[in-house]
Amino acid sequence: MVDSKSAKETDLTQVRHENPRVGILMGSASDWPIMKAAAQALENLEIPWEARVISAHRTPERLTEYLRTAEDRGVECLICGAGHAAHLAGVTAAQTLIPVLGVPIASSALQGFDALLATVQMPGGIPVGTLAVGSSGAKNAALLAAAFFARHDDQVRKRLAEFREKQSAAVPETPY
Ligand code: RP5
Repeated sequence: MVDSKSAKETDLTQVRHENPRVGILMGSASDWPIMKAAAQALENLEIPWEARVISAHRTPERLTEYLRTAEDRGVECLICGAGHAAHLAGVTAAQTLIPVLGVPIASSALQGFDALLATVQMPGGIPVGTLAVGSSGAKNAALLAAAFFARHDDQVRKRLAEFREKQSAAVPETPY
C-alpha cells in the first residue's frame, strides 16, 4: 500500500533489502534526518534501497569501494545528499555509469546555498540530476527514480499512480 503523505512511518533503521535498486548515500550520519525522506518514499513504493554514510572528502576510498560493486549488485540509481561544499554527487557520478541524483543539504552557515551550487553546477559530461534543497529534494529524488523505473516496471508504475491519486485526494478543496 502506498501512502501519499508518508504517514505510514516505517522504522527505516531496521529495514534491510537484499537486492537494493537504489543506493542512498550521504556525507554524514547527520544528513540522515533529511535523507530518510528518500528512504521512506522508496519504502512506500516497495522499491528496495540501501543507505550508506560516504563522504567525498572524509572517506573517499569508501566511495570507490562502494561503487566497485554497486552496478553488479543491481543498483540502478544513486541518490547522494550532502551539505557544505557538497561534492559527493559529482564525485560519485564521475566514477560510475549509474544515474546520480543530488540532494543539497542545508547544514552549513549558508543554509544549503553552497551545497546547491556545488551539486548542480556540474561541468558538461558528468551529469547530476539535482533536486531541491532538503527533505523535499530527498523525497522527490526517490519519486523521480521511481518514475524512471516505471517506464519498464509495471508494478512500480501502478504504485506510483496510486501515490499520485492519494496525494491529489488528500488536498482539501477549501482552506477551512
Ligand atoms: C557535509 O558536512 C555533510 O554532508 C553534512 O551535511 C555536513 C556536516 O557534517 P558533520 O560535521 O555533521 O559530520 O560533508
